[in-house]
Formats: sequence, C-alpha cells, structure tokens
Amino acid sequence: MTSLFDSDSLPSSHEQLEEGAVLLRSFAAAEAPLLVEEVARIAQGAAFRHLVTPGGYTMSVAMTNCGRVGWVSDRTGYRYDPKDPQTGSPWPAMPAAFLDIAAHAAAEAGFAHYEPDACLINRYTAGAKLSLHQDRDEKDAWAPIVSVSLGLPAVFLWGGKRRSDPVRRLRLESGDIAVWGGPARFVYHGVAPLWEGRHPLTGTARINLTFRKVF
Ligand code: MD3
Ligand code: FE
Repeated sequence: MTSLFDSDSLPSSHEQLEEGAVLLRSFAAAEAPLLVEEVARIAQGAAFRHLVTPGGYTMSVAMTNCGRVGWVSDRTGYRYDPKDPQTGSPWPAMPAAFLDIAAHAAAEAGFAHYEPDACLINRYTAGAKLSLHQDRDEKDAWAPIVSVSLGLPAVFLWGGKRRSDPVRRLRLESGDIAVWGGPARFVYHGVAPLWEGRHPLTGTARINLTFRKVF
C-alpha cells in the first residue's frame, strides 16, 4: 500500500485488493460535497426510484442515472436505456466533475483514458442492501467500473468469480473510490444492509456512484 496527498492535503491511499481491483481511500474526499450537490441536481430531473427486478422484487436501494444511457430493471429484464422510462426523456447529462473524478481514479488504478458513458446512482437508507451479483450488462468486459462512496459508511461484500466463493467484508467510507476492471471485472459483490446513522453530507443516506463503460 502507498500513501499520497492530494491537492487539498487530505491523506489518500492506494490499496490493491486483487489483480485489477484497487481501493483508493479518501480519493474523492475533497470533491464529495460538490458530487453530492450534483446528485441532488440530477435527482430533480430524474427522480430516485425503487426498481422492480425481473423476479418481481422491489429493490431496497433507490436508483437514478446520468449519462448517455441508464441502467434500469423491470419485469421484462435488465437493460441500459437512453431514456428514463419514468419520464420518457433522456437522462441528465454526466456532470464534468463526475467524468473528472472517475477518469482520475481509473488512471490511478492503471486504466488510462477511461470515458464512462453511464453513471448509476444508488441511494441507501437504513436496512437497504444489494444482494451478491455480477455486473455483466456492459459490452466492454475489460474497462473498469469505478465506484464512489458518499455519506454514510457501508460494508461492501466482495467475493470471487463464482457465487459460492468466500466473501470478504470491506468498510467503505465517504470519499472512498474502488476501481474494478480487467481480471477483477466479474467478481461477485454486494452491499450489506446499511446501518442507521447521520452524515453531514447526506443525512440518513449513503450514495454510491457507479461509472460504467457500456458500449
Ligand atoms: C466489483 N453497487 O450498482 S459499487 C452496483 O455500493 C453495485 O452501490 C455497489 O454493485 C454500491 O452494481 C457497489 C462497487 C462495485 C461495482 C462493480 C463491481 C464493485 C464491483 C464489479 C466487479 C467487481
Ligand atoms: Fe454491482
């Protein structure tokens, strides 16, 4: 593990989780307030909603998107959609601050020229969780997924390439960024039920930005 100091002198660290997976603790600490403001702006145009899975379950995590396409789920399946099905309008544009932090984090993890076309925004409140899954709806199977944690901490579940592989637990705090690409791209992962709490940036919520290269 190596430590460095970003432009605001907040300590940041670089931790290799496995081949292709890097955890950058506090990497977005300085930008976090701006990123949360941008999320609020996006949610004015594309509201957070609880999607229904193909199996008929309503997800406990509330979601919205920005960028050229957004990840959506309904009884017919999962897909990337250029329009918000709730309004019929395109998703809000990806803010420059989002592209900037995602590209910088990807470069720090060894993925140069990262240009995500989608950002799924997850909002967790107490009890909300994400069951163990793989992200495999994206065409580019090498480009990383960049995950930015904002607000309340969460326990991230991180398994292996098979569902039955042992699961490690990792606490993610506001400003932490995880980058998963290349050989780590299809690792099973999830989020344990969120603890109740209060955070100065997000109140009773945790927000996670997941950047994806879809096309
Ligand atoms: C590891 N979101 O939206 S991001 C998701 O915190 C999702 O909201 C979680 O998983 C969240 O699909 C975790 C971290 C993450 C994202 C993609 C991965 C970890 C990953 C892909 C492969 C391996
Ligand atoms: Fe995922």
